[in-house]
Amino acid sequence: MHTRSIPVTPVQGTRSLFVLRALCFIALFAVLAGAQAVEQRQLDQGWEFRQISAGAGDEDPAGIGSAWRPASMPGTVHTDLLAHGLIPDPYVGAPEAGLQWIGLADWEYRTTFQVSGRMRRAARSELAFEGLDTFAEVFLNDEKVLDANNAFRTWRIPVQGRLREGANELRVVLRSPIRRLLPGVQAMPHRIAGNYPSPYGDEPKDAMTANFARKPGYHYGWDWGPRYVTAGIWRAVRLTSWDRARVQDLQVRQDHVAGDVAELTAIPTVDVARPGRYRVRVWQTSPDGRRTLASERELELSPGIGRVPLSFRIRHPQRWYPVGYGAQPLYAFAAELAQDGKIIDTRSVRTGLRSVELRRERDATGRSFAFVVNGIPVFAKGANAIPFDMFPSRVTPAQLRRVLQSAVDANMNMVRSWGGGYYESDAFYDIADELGLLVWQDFMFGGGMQPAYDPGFRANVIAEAQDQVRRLRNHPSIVLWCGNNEEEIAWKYWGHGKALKDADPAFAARVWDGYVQLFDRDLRRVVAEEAGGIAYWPSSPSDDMAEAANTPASGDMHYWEVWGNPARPPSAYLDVTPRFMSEYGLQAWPVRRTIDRVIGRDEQRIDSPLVEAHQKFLAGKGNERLLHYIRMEFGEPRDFDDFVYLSQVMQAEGIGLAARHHRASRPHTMGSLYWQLNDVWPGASWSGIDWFGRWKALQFHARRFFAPVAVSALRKDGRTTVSAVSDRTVPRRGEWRLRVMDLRGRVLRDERKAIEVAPLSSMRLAAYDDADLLAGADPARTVAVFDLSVEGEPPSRQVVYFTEARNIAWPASALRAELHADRRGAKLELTADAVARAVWIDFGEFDAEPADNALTLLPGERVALRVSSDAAPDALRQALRITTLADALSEPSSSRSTATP
Ligand code: BMA
Repeated sequence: MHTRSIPVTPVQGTRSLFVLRALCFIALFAVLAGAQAVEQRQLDQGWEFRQISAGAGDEDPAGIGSAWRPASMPGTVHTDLLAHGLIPDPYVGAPEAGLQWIGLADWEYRTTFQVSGRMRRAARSELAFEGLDTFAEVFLNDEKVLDANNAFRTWRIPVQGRLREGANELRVVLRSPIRRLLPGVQAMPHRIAGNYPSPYGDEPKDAMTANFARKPGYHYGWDWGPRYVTAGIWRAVRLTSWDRARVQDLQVRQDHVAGDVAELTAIPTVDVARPGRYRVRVWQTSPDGRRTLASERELELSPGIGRVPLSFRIRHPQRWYPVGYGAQPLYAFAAELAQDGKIIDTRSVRTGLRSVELRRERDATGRSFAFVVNGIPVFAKGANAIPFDMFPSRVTPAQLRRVLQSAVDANMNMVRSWGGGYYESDAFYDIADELGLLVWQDFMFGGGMQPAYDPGFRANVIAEAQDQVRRLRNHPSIVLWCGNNEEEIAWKYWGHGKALKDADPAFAARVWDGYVQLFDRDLRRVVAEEAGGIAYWPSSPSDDMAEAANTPASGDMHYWEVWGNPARPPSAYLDVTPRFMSEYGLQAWPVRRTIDRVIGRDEQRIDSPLVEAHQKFLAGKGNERLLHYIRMEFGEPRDFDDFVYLSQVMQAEGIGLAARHHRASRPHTMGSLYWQLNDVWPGASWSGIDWFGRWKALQFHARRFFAPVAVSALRKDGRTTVSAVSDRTVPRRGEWRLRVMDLRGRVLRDERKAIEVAPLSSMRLAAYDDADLLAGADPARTVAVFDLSVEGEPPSRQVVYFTEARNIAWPASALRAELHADRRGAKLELTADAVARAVWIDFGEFDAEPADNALTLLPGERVALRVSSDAAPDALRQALRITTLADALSEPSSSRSTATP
């Protein structure tokens, strides 16, 4: 047997297996004559589940016993219990307290699968679990083959020699993560910071276990979602067998990408069972479908796992751009492994070719923070994405696409995939690649502190990071890997660090050293080694481990003095000019139709227990904060409907103010990601899109304030500063216009100026004092309107008010609505005879989407909006309800405007 081998680059952590495996394989070599290609099977059929220990005191609160029942795969305990009608819908009403026993119980899943003689005899067989949540013991034919402790790792188990021809049984025992970790946490003389304590008694408030588990943090409850400490086999299970070698992974590293050439290295990771001479080919399929051989290599491979780099070039590559800057052409690359002229395995990936840099230049104020893609500094516009459901296995690609498409439709170009959830599915990043949506990717650390002083914990995280970076590194959409969410500022400024230093300085030093080791060294190294040149950032917000974090001078910022304590007014957003604002937010309730699905109409009061159950901020009391903001600008809402409507107006206008300020502050500021894009369930939150995918007013406003070319008119302390902002890469000619008018449309001032809007810039156009704009007019009856019309762009407008909405003398009956049927469906025409602010169009129970919503119309203006719906125009006309700010702020509980047929 010829064993001289060309060394391949070993994959970290796998070299030690080489020798052992080599010995096994030599023994098996005799049976390998006639070896076949790689065989792979999904083990997603025939699964059953049962409870194997009830909760505290071994009671069985749901009376479900320990019978086996069919389970879905992948899945979670909660969704399986729900499918059998054993628990109520965890989203409807307030069942949360009664469902906490699930997180204290142990669960078992099993299935049987058939194995052919050929598979049983294969030199190598691997059982792979892509997601085990979390403390799992895996048994194959009653033999324990794995003890897992990390929901984010891919667990690969060699099972050759353990399979039987015919039926095999796979069993997975899932231990309660709370029970597993609680004794250790309780034994600690001093605790480290967690996140949200359980209000339900399933875990002591002073001994939170979540940060000790490598499990989605939000399962333990967050300020926008319930507490459901679930368990399950939440991603695919696969059995793979091979006799010679297989391609386990394929990285396409982009060493240099420019307009004239892309220099790439395809790096297949091969898992070799039988040493020998192999041919590795890399095929390239260009975006127009042409398939060519990019590179090939013949080499001796020895048993074990290693990498085979193959470099090649593409002349004049079709480059991938973020949405708004160009197209998203995608190349496919396939690594093919052949021996003796026969193909034995192939692995394909898809990627887009682009250069990406996190630019950090020193300047007079500090250091910049800007993403530069294909040489273009991109102002990042977008929001923070949280998990799309409490139970990730039931999130569909359609659900992801709907929300990510909504992000792009609202002119966003970036989402931050936040660290308290889980690394999103492949579908999420595939969609982002297709849409040109950049992704800021956090590692899964959502807040507080974790036992990074424990080398075992760190090793577990390093393995997780390697798995996830390897899985995701071919996605052109991912432009940053970030260590964690808010852990550095929590330690430095929120008292966690100080309290621990006071209580136990030696332990505090260990905790911080562990933090530095994990986030400044370990994860940075994994990203440097594995992510193909993508930047690493240790925490959001941070200044890359500089002494001061969360400053406007350098690094990224989270700004929560608006909404959070001390609950400053939204105008305070104008006082902070960051380099990159990665979080800021205001809450709102979703539309009534969404609320109706989970809270009965008779329970819909601001302070009802069911409403509070769906308001997680301040443990249910968050509506007080919402009222604080609503009262500040709009006064007291008359009823729940008004409360919901006003919450959305407040949120949309407040976030719009901040976003326009950030954009106007370019190039000092180069990003604005508000908190938050989407929802985990139907409830009150900072999102612009609710759990059903429905848009709040914010999302419609985002489409306007994030438009590629937009006007920004920011009024503060009686002075309005006007800018034109542009994300276009070429200058654009246009005109801007200022009008001052009364609420009925009498024009007091009207000026126009031609401009050329410079590319990739913010241009200061003018600044006015109130006295100048009003010229003696009544601030309660006057508005200033700033319009920007630029060739090839939708018009951009901002209306400036001179006093709080509650003090404005709103004229009644400002709006007429007509709904017409035509061949394409329904068209809604709105005509205003006075300023109609914050017009909200609603079709009650019907799925009907107007082309725009949350609009402000000027006197005499008429807009026509297409309404997409399957419902008949007559039914839509009946259901149509339109609210304006004047309706909601009029004294008596008003009759709202309705459509005239
Ligand atoms: C931010 C986030 C989340 C939280 C949000 C709203 O700081 O990182 O932890 O949900 O605030 O409070």
